[in-house]
Amino acid sequence: MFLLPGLTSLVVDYAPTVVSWIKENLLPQHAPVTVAEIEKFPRQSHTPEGSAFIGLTGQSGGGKSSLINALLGVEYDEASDEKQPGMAVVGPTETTGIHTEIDSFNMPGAEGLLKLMDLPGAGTAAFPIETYVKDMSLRWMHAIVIVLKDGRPTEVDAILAKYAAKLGIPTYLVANKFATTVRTTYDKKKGTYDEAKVNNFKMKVKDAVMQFLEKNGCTRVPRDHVFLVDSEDMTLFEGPAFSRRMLRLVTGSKLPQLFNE
Ligand SMILES: Nc1nc2c(ncn2[C@@H]2O[C@H](COP(=O)(O)OP(=O)(O)OP(=O)(O)O)[C@@H](O)[C@H]2O)c(=O)[nH]1
Ligand SMILES: [Mg+2]
Repeated sequence: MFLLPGLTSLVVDYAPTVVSWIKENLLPQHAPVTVAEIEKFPRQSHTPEGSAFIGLTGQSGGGKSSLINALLGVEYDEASDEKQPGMAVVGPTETTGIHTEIDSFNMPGAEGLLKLMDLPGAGTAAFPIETYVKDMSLRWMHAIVIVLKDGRPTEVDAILAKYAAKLGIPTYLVANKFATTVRTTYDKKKGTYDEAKVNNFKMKVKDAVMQFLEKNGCTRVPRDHVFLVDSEDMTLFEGPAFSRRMLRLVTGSKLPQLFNE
């Protein structure tokens, strides 16, 4: 029987459900099948067999690497030039893929099974949008998360969403840096945000994201795939819901013990 490294305990605890689930789901349903398709979209070395990948993508500087560190529960020291193993490198200029290799990190709660892929920003001179889907191996990932800088979708984000819809890749959108968006609702004396005003901002940003997607023909991305988070504090806004959703992407409802609803 084929077992993945690190999955032994899951299999022992939950077999045979887990074993059949792994067989059915580890190859993304939208992965290329025909020889011609595989030639057009080859499996790149950063998406090897044996793991499910969630690719964090979007424009450069949107906070993809920061969001990965937030999901891992680690804090990257941006001011330090030292290597910080086990963390996604964060920087004030275009960073991932320029100063670092494309890397992935174990999703807490699904170690050895689900990995968060720290992708370079799309549509830059170094990573043009025309070859991005192929070069980044997006068809070999279980899902992509388009990280919207300050909640404002760009043309590059729309192109990514359209590609994903056309190829059947499940897509999530995250408006990052939401604390900055709602900063005017923060009461310094009380140390809290005004909930009603924050909810109003949430509605506005989600409405705008949905309208933008619709305008660009991405009608298949549902509203509950849009999350508002701030990677500086994942306990705020929809940070906890987003973490749970990412975990459920591969565990589904079959392994409820792996996450707390
Ligand atoms: N205020 C605020 N700043 C953030 C947040 N997330 C990231 N940043 C800052 O945004 C800048 C870019 O963050 P990165 O995580 O490197 O962005 P990226 O999308 O990975 O960028 P590339 O790898 O260059 O494509 C850094 O200076 C971060 O400190 C956030 O939630 N709030
Ligand atoms: Mg990065």
